[in-house]
Amino acid sequence: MNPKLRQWVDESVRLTKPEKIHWCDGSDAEYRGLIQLMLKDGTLIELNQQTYPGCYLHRSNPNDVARTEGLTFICTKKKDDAGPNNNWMDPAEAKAKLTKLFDGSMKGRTMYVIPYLMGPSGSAYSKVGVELTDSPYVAANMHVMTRVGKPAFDRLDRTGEFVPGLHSLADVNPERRFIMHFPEEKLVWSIGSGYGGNALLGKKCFALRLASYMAKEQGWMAEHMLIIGLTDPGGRTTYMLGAFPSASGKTNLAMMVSAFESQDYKVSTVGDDIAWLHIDDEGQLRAINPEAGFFGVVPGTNVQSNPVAMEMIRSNTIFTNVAMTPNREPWWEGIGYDAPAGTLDWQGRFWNSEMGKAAHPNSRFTTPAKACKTISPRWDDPQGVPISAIIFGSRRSSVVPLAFQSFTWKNGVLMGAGMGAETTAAATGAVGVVRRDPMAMLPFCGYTMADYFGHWLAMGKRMNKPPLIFRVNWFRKDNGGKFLWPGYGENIRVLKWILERIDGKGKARETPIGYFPTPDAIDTTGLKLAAGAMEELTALDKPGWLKGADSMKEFFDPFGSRMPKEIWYEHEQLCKRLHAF
Ligand code: GTP
Ligand code: SPV
Ligand code: MN
Repeated sequence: MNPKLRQWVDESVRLTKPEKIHWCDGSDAEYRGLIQLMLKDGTLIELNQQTYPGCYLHRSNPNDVARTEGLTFICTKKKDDAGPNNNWMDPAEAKAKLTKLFDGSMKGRTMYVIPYLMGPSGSAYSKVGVELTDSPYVAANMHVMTRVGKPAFDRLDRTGEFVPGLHSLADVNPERRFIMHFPEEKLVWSIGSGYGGNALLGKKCFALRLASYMAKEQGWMAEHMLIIGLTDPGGRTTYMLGAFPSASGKTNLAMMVSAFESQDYKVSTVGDDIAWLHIDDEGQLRAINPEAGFFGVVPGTNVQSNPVAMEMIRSNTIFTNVAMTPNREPWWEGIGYDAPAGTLDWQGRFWNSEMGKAAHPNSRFTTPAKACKTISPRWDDPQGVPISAIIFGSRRSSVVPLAFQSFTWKNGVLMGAGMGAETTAAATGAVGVVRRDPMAMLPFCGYTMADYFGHWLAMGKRMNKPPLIFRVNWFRKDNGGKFLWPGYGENIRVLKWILERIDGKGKARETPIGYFPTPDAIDTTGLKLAAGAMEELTALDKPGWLKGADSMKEFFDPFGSRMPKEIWYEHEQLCKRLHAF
């Protein structure tokens, strides 16, 4: 037993005072035991085992249904190191505050000690975490989302290193809810929430917030990105990354089934949420998926939009906060059929349409990656996959065209850094408000974004041939509020254009903000688009981008002198080109 681990567990036990301690081994028997326990105490509800074998429903506390950005803190010694993009608290103050809350918080409960590996077994890029939690729901989800037990111990034995994360539900009260990160000592303390990114500490807390900090120190990157392979009709596979904010299309793009009937393009899934990126000896950027499962948005999933996910979540899936039909099947808005009479909403109440949504807009599925039909044969390749393109995307009902390409890596870094995005139900707070969400990392960057942008610029210089950078927007709307672009499987048409650009083909015209596809560059055969839709989707909205450039400046200004000069230079050039247009 690693002495540091033993000592930390002992300390945490003395503080939280659990009744029992359970060391997790990651076995199937252990998972089944957790499920049985939760069925007994009501934490889980059994769904119809004939039609949904191995599927269960969890209803979270109604006050605890999404990440809480306002209660998430980066606790560095110096406030400036956390930056204006983070809430900050002094580490000593944060520890004192939470020590009081953790004191006795596990009384009468079992503490699960969960050793887990983030990344493929045997990969030099993988890292160990250990989570202590009093939530069997968290323990079961960690089983699906990470590699629990032996793969973690094997690695721990070799390196002696792990990232500790202490988690307790305590009394699940937003007044006493805190997600605290101590990047300088690589530690997470999370209390008062059992939900997703707040509680599954391997995910956003370790694999993004702490990992982004470690990556900056060690010369790699931890990003909120999907990883896909795109195989062309000739059988050649090109790998791409996609950074989209929460609930903005990563899972859907990652397992998309091409809607191209005439052409044989195929997407394979390497990851749907997080990518760890390293530059290899040849100067090539490579990506691994640190996770082992998907914690995906349920609403909107149906046989048309995402047939792969539909099939995948038919078995061995934990649903959180969906509705349930009288036949004990899960139901959600956008499933493709009406809710039968007698359906219970996500809070277990008899539902009718006057009550609002039956499934919570941030209801989720937890399901193992290997159950995904489009999973890439290289999804757990220890070396990772070589990356040829990075795609930034977000929800923008106006201004941002369907797709365009940055001029250079540096110009692409500004494109990512200045990305505007409409907020979603994945975090508490208003939905549909445009904010700057650089690289889709605003809620997840564990240090000041001034340095983060600098790190992107520095990484680009170290690459032999940096990936091309693109921006996409599946969410443009017409004046009547209808989506201009059909999205989902039809997005393959845009990926095809991206592939053509990588190959030095692909029609484009130069604009002040980058290379836009000409209206005929994207293959629309067989699509029923509104008249003029393609022209609108590929037009430059000059006043909109001038306003966008102002919003970028407003976001960048508070970073002061720490902001890289190259970002300001790129911004200045952008403004000049726009004014001259
Ligand atoms: P996180 O797991 O929160 O990081 O989200 P994500 O980026 O993986 O988002 P996801 O793919 O789960 O999509 C979220 C929502 O966007 C779902 O309700 C989808 O139905 C919807 N969506 C995804 N792709 C498209 C698209 O191409 N067009 C439209 N209109 N909606 C989409
Ligand atoms: C997100 O919000 O970006 C998610 C879900 O992927 S959570 O794990 O809750 O962060
Ligand atoms: Mn996410």
